[in-house]
Amino acid sequence: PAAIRRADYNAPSHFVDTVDLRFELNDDGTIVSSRLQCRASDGEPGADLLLDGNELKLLEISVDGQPLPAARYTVDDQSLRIRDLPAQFELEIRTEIHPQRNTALEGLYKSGGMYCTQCEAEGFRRITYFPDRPDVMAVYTTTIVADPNSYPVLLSNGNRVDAGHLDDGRHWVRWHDPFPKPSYLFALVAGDLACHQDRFVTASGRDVLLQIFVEHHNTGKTDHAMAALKSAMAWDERTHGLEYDLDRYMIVAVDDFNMGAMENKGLNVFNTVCVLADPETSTDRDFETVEAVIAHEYFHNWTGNRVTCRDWFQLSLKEGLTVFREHQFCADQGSAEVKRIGEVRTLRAAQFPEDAGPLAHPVRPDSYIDISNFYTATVYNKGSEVIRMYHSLLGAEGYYRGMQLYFKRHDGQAVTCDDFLAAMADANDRDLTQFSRWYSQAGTPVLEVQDDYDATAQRYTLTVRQSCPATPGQAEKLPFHLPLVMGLLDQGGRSMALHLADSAASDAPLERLLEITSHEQQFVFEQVSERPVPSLLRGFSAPVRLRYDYTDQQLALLAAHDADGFTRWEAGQQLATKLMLAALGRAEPPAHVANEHLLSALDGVLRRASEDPAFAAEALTLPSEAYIADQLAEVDVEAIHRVREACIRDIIAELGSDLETIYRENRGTDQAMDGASMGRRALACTALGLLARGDDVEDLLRDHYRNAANMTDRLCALGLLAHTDNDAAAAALADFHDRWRNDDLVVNKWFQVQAMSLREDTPELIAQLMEHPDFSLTNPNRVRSLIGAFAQGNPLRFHRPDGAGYRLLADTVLQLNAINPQVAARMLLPLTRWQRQIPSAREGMRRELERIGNAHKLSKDVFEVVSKGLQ
Ligand code: B3K
Ligand code: ZN
Repeated sequence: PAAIRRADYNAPSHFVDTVDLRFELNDDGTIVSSRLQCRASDGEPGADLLLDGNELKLLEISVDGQPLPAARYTVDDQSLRIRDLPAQFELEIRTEIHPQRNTALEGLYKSGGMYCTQCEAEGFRRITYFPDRPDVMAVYTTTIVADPNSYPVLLSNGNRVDAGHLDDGRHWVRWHDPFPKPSYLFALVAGDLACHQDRFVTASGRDVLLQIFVEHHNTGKTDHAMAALKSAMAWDERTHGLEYDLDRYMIVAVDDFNMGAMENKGLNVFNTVCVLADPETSTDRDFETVEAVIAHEYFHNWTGNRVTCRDWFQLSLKEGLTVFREHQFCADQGSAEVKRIGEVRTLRAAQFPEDAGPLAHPVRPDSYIDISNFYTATVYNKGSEVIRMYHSLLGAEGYYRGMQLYFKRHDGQAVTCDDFLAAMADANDRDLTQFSRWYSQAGTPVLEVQDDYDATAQRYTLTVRQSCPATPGQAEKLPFHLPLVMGLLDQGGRSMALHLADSAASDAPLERLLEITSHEQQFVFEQVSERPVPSLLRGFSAPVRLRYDYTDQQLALLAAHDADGFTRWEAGQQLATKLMLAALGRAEPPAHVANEHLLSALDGVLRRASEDPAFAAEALTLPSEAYIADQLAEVDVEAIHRVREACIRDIIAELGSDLETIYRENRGTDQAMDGASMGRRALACTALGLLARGDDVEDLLRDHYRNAANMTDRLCALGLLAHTDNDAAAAALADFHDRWRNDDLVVNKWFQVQAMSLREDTPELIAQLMEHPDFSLTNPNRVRSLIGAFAQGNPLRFHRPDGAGYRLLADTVLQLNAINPQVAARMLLPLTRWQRQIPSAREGMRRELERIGNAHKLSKDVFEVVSKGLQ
């Protein structure tokens, strides 16, 4: 398969003004009739029209009411080309499709008993022949015909305009969406669904009907999603002045879905994981996910739908921006500091390794083989960090001025990342040319900071150097423009006034934003009365790796006293990382990893825990094995695991009884879902997680499992028990499955805890679980729970030295390749990260990648990942 290049973009040859669709949903095949009003974009007759089409059977085609002679068109398995067309014409096409055979879950497919669609990015071409590209925007009218008993609810985008019954007993409903949209935002749902209904009145008085549709057995689990939707709507009005624009907003929950959710205009389709929630069966984390994803999809109505992407290289235009809006919203719902810590954890766990691996790509990629492979942490999460940097560099007001100009200029258009940057620059009269490198250069920049204190002159100088490692296709990088937010602490941990040389004497804030633009820059601070401790990259103000040679004491001081919560957390993490890396560097496995500085920092966290339990939980969590691995030139997962466990044992030895106290004080037995209760649960579970690495903890874990009154506590205990091969673990796993065997989302958790088990025989257990009657390769949530959790979340056992983990993954990917290429390609990613593993692991991983690469009939998706992964 050939790569598609951003540089080859061509404007469409034709526009489609309106699309009239009619779906006849039958169990033995669906007939799709479409009528398109088309016009040549240059106004001239004669240009060929190229329509995309995939797995379609063409039944009829006519132009301006006349059947089209075979000589005027050509069909192959990807497209339909029509010749000798007038400047303006009506095109009618009838196709047959088979949703019940569609396991790729793109286009129209069946999930459980219902029909649903997923068209982003290129799914609409599996429904009918169409110029399936986001810069072709049309007004859609959709009629759905189906059996009223099996499919009483028939939905599409926009407003419901008509309905009726046919003589043969079938019923139909017609929908009209007045907003021109690209085909990727089209949606259709048909099924027997329960509806949770509510209303929202917008600031300008539009009365909006809100509906969440679920299968009947899921009723009662949508209150949280509905509340989240209403807060998101109110938040977008309050902060951005953006209102909803249709009379209804519908959400449908489906079991089989490749991603989290989809922002189709007026009709979001959601993975059940991202919409259903109740305390009995969902963890606190699940509640947060639902709130975040509901908000994210809602925010797309403006950032994505009203203003959309010109082409798929611009994906971050809508995704990075919408993730940032989602993050702003979530920060406003609870503790902004704790939310920021979570964002940075995700960025480091998912995006930094991507940027350092063979699939590294810029936020705006230059080429792809399959666009589905580019819904990545780089496009989403690094993309969001890029938007966050505009916000920091321009200030909140400047950022909102830019957003306003962006909507004013581009509402109703399909545009580019450059257009967004231009709106930000023009609204603030700023030159952001250098900032645009964040879109074009891949790789995680490194900031090396050195300092010098001149006691006589009371002058403190920071030298900041930036560099960026080479990535595939990009050997040399130019310097980035980035905000470095910083402060200085005196030896007592107090913030010092920052008299930047050359700035006015009265201008001495406690925090500054330094604009970094060159390879090397110096910042001189005057009137510095003692050697300060620099507090750098507060709030994680740029997505970079920061290097400053902190002493343990300095990190402990920052952890205890910095004015910025993120930096307090980060200092503790860096201290622990530093000690673990030092231990890894020693020839002999060290008896102790933690030292008095780390232990006293953690002791401080425990003593202040009641002030902010959620923060304390974050501060007590050691950097993950994956994060440690990401700091190393050569990764030995077993050594990393040993060192991290040793560090935890040191912590238990010194602080064990305090951890027990914290655990007992914060452990709850209720289902309260307020922020304070969730924070205490997080703290209790984190303390339990540490204690569980010690000896004689079986009773403690068993009791926690038994007394659990909510899924957070229950799952925490189950996960910890499942690391051991004993009766207590087996009993808890059996009990858990018994209780919730009928709840798919809980059964996913049951698979997941076993996939994450530290038991040495986990690869064999997973192979057995794949034979379990509840397991299925056609349901992406199941695959992610078992295979994804194992390969991405259990480095110790995935990299078992005999290569069993790699073989298991490769076997599964080969099976999935024929079932669901998108999911197959995603599952495969951990195998492409072989470059920095120890040689034996490297060989095992490459061998499995090659085995996949040599298989017949590889999908485009898997082919792209394998071939890049082997380079
Ligand atoms: N825009 C969708 C992603 C769909 C991806 C399909 N391969 C979800 C989101 O980001 O909101
Ligand atoms: Zn999105």
